[in-house]
Amino acid sequence: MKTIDYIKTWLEENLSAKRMHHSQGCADTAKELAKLFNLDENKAYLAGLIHDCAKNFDDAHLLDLIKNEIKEGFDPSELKNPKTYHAIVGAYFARKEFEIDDEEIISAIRCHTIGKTNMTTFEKIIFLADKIESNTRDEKYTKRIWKLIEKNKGVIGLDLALLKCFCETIKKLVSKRYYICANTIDVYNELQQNVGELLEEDGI
Ligand code: DGI
Ligand code: FE
Ligand code: FE
Repeated sequence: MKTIDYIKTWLEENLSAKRMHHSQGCADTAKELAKLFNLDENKAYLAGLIHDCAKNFDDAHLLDLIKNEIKEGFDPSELKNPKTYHAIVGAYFARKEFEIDDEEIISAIRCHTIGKTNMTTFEKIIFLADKIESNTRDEKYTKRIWKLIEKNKGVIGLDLALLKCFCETIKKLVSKRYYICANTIDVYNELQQNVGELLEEDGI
């Protein structure tokens, strides 16, 4: 793996200041969540730091890389909204640019935008850290999600937080009449079946 200094310099050169601030916030929150769930804090920090490494490349370039270099490991429905491209390319860059071979880090980056059914606890905390980091995300929203994690100890808290995030994202996508990829609906349904009733009882 490349050194953390190399990675930070690469990110500073390839991300906007705002995106860098978000990435730093995500790294810090991922570390905090990893501590709470007894997972590797350094690994979580690294995944959080690099999760959006492909975010500031233009859509045409990302699509070109996906179609001509990456070629596999995605569903065609995932390519219907350019906002999802950076997660596919981010996982690819993590391996290629940063020489990361930890599959859990790669897969957490890969699924940080649209999620995945059957996510590991590590993948869940990276997904959530991205949505609730305090540097750039809306405070009112992040507080509500944190509350779900803290009030419901263990994986149930994470699943409730994820369900809340998916509800919000889906609502936002529908309100803009955007396409929702099949995977996002599958993840929503999985969480709805697992903890849907609990979220309703919570009144949130
Ligand atoms: O990259 P970030 O802005 O930090 O966050 P992100 O990677 O979670 O989100 C990028 C955007 O992608 C977010 O506004 C929602 C949008 N998006 C587009 N299509 C889909 C989608 N999100 C999900 N979950 N599913 C989709 O099909
Ligand atoms: Fe992202
Ligand atoms: Fe992000």
